[in-house]
Amino acid sequence: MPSTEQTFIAIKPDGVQRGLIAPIIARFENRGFKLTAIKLVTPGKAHLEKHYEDLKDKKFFPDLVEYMNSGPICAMVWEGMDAVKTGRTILGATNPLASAPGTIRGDYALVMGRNICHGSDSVENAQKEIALWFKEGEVVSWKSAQESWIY
Ligand code: RTP
Repeated sequence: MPSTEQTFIAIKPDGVQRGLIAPIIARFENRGFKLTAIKLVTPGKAHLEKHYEDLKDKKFFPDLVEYMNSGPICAMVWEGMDAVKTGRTILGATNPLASAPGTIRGDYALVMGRNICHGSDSVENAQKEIALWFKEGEVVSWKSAQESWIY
């Protein structure tokens, strides 16, 4: 049985500028996930370089950091069963042209450099990313009244 997990989801600057915060939140809420942290941030280059440090040797790295640094980001933590893998399914493939309709990238994006939303790719990375983006106390533990109707 899949475990209850937390995942880090970030609506990138293009998603915020295009007014997609509410529709993206709705997809996670409607699926049954629980929001445990949310904030709008402009964390700066050094923070973004740390977030994507695994990609620092890629040719596209400077463009990626510039893109992520181009406006506010909506940083969130979502919790629920299999949240990391299912979060990635809700997002779609990295390349929006390869993303299925019904996914966020498949419905709202066309190119990799404007792909709307980030989601953690493993439980270990989710924990690292949550610790990087949120201070202690910013992630709230709460019981949703809906839970007994979801699980
Ligand atoms: P993300 O971390 O943003 O959720 O994306 P991902 O796991 O699906 O893909 P990843 O390989 O981690 O790439 C991070 C972000 O870099 C940009 N990218 N551009 N030009 C390119 O070839 C290229 N490849 C990746 C995308 O914005 C991607 O989401």
